[in-house]
Amino acid sequence: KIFFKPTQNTSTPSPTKRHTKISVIGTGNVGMAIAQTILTQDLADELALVDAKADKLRGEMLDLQHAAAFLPRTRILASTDYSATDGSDLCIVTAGARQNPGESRLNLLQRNVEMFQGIIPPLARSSPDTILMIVSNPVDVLTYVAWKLSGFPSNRVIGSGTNLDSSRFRFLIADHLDVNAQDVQAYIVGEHGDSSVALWSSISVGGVPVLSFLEKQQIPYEKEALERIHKAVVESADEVISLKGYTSWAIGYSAANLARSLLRDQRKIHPVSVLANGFYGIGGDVFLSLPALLGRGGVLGVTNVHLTDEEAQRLRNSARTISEVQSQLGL
Ligand code: 6V0
Repeated sequence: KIFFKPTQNTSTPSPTKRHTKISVIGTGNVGMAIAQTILTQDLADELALVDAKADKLRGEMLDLQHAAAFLPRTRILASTDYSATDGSDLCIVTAGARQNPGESRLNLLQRNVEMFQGIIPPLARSSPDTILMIVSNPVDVLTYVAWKLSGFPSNRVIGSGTNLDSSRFRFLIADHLDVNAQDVQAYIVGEHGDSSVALWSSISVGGVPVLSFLEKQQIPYEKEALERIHKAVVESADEVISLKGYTSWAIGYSAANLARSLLRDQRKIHPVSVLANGFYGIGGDVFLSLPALLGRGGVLGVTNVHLTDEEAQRLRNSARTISEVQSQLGL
């Protein structure tokens, strides 16, 4: 016997906490960064990993399982078969061809659409009530593809979108002003990529709206510095890829941050890719990032943030570009 019998009857009360299961599809650099952040942040009771490469998948599963003594308790399983994902609360899809240095995200599309035809339908069958989070690029179009292939209501399909771009933006503004990035509120919306839109009028630091503050103090508006920061955000993925071959840690934290807001019903606002039809004059079934209220039901709402005419126009241009690409997919 391993345990001595308790002296009193200590029957275990039924657990009050809900069992939470997250599945990660694609165990490359991005999928594994997400998986390990989910484990260290204690976001799931069960974590299922799926990949097409059986050996690599088993190796990754064992490597994570061997860290059990240092982590909150989570059951980790892995399979090339989607039945491993049965009953997931959240499925995060990162499977995809990797973006090559300098390659536009849209170029990746055709390869990834075919891959999604083999991934999304079995995933949706295994977990009909799950929330789907798409990370694979080009993320906005693939979120639309996943929505179509799953048949899920749009509130349960999101793309990680510009949650990551906004974090890069907040870091660079914080660095410029020498403050903590968590005290900087700033959004990048629209396409995750070249046509993303920085909402300058929404930037605030510790509750101070930065642009109107500068104007009131008659401090010259640092338009050039701000434009440089947005350009750096747009170029940052390519820079990291050209230096280390891929991006992983920031997207790992970004996706885990979204997982927490969704599964713990945090009702936090994140810029993520959502069905944008009808917002800001956008027509058609297009997914792009808008500040969205996230909770256990998925997307609970989209904030009616003030956009300047120029910002709204750029957003509609982004939507039109994505829509044109989608129309060639025949879905
Ligand atoms: P990677 O390291 O090549 O991993 C991709 C994984 O997908 C590999 O392990 C493959 O075996 C697996 N895979 C391929 N086909 C299938 C399939 N049919 N079923 C299951 N698994 C499959 O790439 P990496 O992890 O670096 O990137 C993955 C995707 O994330 C790419 O599309 C990136 O462009 C995208 N990113 C998206 C970001 C975002 O902010 N949305 C950020 C970074 C990367």
